[in-house]
Amino acid sequence: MNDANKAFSSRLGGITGIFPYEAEIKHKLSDLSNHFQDERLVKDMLSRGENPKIYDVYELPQLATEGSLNVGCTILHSGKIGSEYYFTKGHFHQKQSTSEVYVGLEGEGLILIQDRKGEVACMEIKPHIVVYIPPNTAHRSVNTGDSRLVFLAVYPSDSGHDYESIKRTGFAKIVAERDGKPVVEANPKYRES
Ligand code: PAN
Ligand code: ZN
Repeated sequence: MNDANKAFSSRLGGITGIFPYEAEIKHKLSDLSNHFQDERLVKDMLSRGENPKIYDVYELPQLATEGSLNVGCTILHSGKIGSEYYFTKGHFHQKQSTSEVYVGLEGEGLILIQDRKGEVACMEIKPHIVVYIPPNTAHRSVNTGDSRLVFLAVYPSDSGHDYESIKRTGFAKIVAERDGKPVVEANPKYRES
């Protein structure tokens, strides 16, 4: 495999979105069980043995040291839990000064970017779009299309991921299908911090 101390390149595209890659992290519904609005539906699905794949992340080799960069490709599958589109867990970076860039490769979706006061910016992710995620914001991607959403993420290797802070409050917005279209709505379960 490639060594992050040496130059290398990977090819975009294909099933894994990027190849070769170093690590693969898979997320099924059971990994996101308290994140969707309809917790009862999630419970019922899981008890019936329905545990769909929600997203996979393929990472390039990384050094985890200050000054280096991590590159990851996320494949967010298409689907809904009730009326809510599949999404990533979402996180702040542990190192609050770190920002990130997403590059859309396939499909169509939205990214929710929420600051510490609960203000949410929402923008499209799709091919030919680069999204800048500023420091100290939580970010979650949502697949609003009927095919997979694929995007590349580039961020400082020492960012770290803080999933707990945003899990405590939830995102202030949700993305649900209404009359066949994605709509960004206030999250009735949002808890201000
Ligand atoms: C991305 C995300 C990836 C999966 O690489 O980690 O899309 O989302 P969660 O980490 O919220 O499960 C990124 O933002 N890295 O910092
Ligand atoms: Zn991030």
